Amino acid sequence: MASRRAGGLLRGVTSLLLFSVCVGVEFKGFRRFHEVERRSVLEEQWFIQRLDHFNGADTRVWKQRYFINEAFYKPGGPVFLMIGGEGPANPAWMKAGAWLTYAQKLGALCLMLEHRFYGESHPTADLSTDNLRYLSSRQALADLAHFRSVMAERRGLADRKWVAFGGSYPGSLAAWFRLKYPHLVHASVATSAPVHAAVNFPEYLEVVWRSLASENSNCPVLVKKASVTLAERLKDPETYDNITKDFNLCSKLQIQTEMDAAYFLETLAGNFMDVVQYNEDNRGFEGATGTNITIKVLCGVMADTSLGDPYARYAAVARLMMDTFSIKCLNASYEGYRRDMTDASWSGPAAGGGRQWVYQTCTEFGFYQSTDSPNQPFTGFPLVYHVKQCADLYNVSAEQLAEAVAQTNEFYGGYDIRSTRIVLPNGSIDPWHALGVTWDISPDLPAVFIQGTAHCANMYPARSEDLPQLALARDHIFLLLQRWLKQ
Ligand SMILES: *[C@@H]1O[C@H](CO)[C@@H](O)[C@H](O)[C@H]1NC(C)=O
Ligand SMILES: *[C@@H]1O[C@H](CO)[C@@H](O)[C@H](O)[C@H]1NC(C)=O
Ligand SMILES: *[C@@H]1O[C@H](CO)[C@@H](O)[C@H](O)[C@H]1NC(C)=O
Ligand SMILES: *[C@@H]1O[C@H](CO)[C@@H](O)[C@H](O)[C@H]1NC(C)=O
Ligand SMILES: CC(=O)N[C@H]1CO[C@H](CO)[C@@H](O)[C@@H]1O
Repeated sequence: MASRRAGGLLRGVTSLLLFSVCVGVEFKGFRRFHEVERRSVLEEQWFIQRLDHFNGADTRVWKQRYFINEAFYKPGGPVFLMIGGEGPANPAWMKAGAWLTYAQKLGALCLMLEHRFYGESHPTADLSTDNLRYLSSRQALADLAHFRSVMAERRGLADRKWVAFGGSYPGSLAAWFRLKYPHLVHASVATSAPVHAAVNFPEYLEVVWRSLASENSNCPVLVKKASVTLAERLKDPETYDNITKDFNLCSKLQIQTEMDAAYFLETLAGNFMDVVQYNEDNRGFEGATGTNITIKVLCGVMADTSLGDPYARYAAVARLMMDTFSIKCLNASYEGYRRDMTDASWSGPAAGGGRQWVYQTCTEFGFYQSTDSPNQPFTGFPLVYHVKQCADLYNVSAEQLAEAVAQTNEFYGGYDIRSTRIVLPNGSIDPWHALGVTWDISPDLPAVFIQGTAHCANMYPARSEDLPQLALARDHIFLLLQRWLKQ
């Protein structure tokens, strides 16, 4: 349920969002392939919400989308609230997922609230930078609080125990909802939650190295060789015709600025980042495609000497990803990306979540997956490249960004959450675990660290080939919920 940034080729437009919408239609690349899933599943409903929760004089309102599933509810049972994230809320989650298994066993009423500014929940007429000021985790938590209070009142659920669920960014929201509104939420399951904000997040790619190495220790070494070769070639315009062909670019490669080179290198690295982040997650039910492209598959291509040198194999990976996701050609221009990302229309190319999520990174979280560590498999997209985008896209300076990220940790506590009844599951393969809580803070704030699984793995429906430790983790979370609901 989290959206990585929009990754690699798939990201196309969103070169930055490293999240994963675990509960949304993931918006890597803003592929719109699975939109079909959207409407049919369960009827969408609308909730009147205030635009600005922090200004009593501002009475403007808008309509927020939500979903409800009462099939499992037994009078007296708890209420489960799935928190939407940085992409459209996907109603597939109202029909499947570990939380519904828990709901069935515990007789819970299930609700899912879409996050403001994503999907169909449009608080403002467009996505202008001026309007995006109403997009923040604090406003989103206040939306949740108001939704929770009104629904409890309307449906006679005020004395029921409410439990919040979320994965990735919404995982952090689930933890923070319990932290900031303890009178409204009894417990939270905060999966793959990066609770600590950081401008620079070089650890992400360090985990990518280790995750690739867990398949084959030579795999990240070959990836590094390839990306270094490519970065070298970008310095020589004579090579551009070949690169254009090798990576199937939509138009001839042009590198005029450092940003152009960084954007291109990051886009290609994104192929690996996306695959690692979601490796073998059971995401098919969400409408996700290409789930058979795994770390094993990519490392297999990187090891295939019949394809040529590591550079040629890296290009083969890029073409495999494009074939898999039916992308005709790759747009490699930073200027094109900047143009798409500054389109403020709700029908614009980045309105699926890219423009909004990158705004949140520039004004709250950072999370920039830079190549600043030596122990990672890529090269060429350092922190300055990410930070410059905040200025280019939203007129947010490096100083403003640093200040905003510090404020986020000041407000929520970062790793040092002080609360109770929050369980924090993470997967060892998932690069996001580096900003999450992977050790028990207290008996009431337990971590569940799952060896060998990726982003949000425990939220997806169980299947027979799941690792035994993943099945155990789901059971462990259930036992915690059972215990906490008696408290
Ligand atoms: C382009 O590729 C061809 C063969 O694939 C090679 O012979 C040639 O030297 C390359 N050109 C440059 C400038 O690297
Ligand atoms: C993945 O699945 C698709 C469709 O089922 C298939 O065409 C493709 O060959 C598979 N790719 C790999 C690498 O297994
Ligand atoms: C590439 O960019 C052009 C112009 O911005 C756009 O029309 C086209 O759809 C893009 N192609 C892909 C495959 O993203
Ligand atoms: C960018 O921000 C600065 C101050 O932070 C402001 O003075 C300037 O007018 C802004 N520029 C635009 C184009 O909004
Ligand atoms: C690597 C790591 O942080 N492991 C910890 C994860 O959380 C469990 C508790 O669920 C601890 O026992 C591990 O030490």
